[in-house]
Amino acid sequence: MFCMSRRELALAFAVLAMTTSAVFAHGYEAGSLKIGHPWSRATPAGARVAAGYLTITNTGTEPDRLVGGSFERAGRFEVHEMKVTDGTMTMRELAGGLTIPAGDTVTLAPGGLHIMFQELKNRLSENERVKGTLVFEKAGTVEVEFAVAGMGSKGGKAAQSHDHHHSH
Ligand SMILES: [Cu+2]
Repeated sequence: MFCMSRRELALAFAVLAMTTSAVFAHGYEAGSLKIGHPWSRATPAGARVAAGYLTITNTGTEPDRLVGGSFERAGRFEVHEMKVTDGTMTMRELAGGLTIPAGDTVTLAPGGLHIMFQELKNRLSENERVKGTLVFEKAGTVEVEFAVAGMGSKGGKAAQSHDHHHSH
């Protein structure tokens, strides 16, 4: 009897954990684009920049392009890529936007492609949600919310699960 109830308790916790992560992962759809879990990281006081991460899946038959966007708490929104130049990791703006090929998923994640929120107005705190938009050449403007994770977060379970689509 005692063993049973402990097992039931464990099951209840497992269900609770799954429910929690399902709430944590959020997504949006616009035309043939699926936008997975936009997130950012808490910033230290005085920080002037923050980064945004998400996945974009194109289920359509034509490529689309992320050409811009906005972030309620920042003056500017830029799409950046990371490049190794002379052994040093640098980042630069993708001037022509970010192409989302038909039938593919593009992952913006720490250490790679990311959105740069420039001219941050005030610090981002863990667990808040910040409104923003993503502007695509074909799908148009999509309103999203960026979930703010803890400082140093690599994206948690929700973001990591998307990486499986993208191991090429
Ligand atoms: Cu950057």
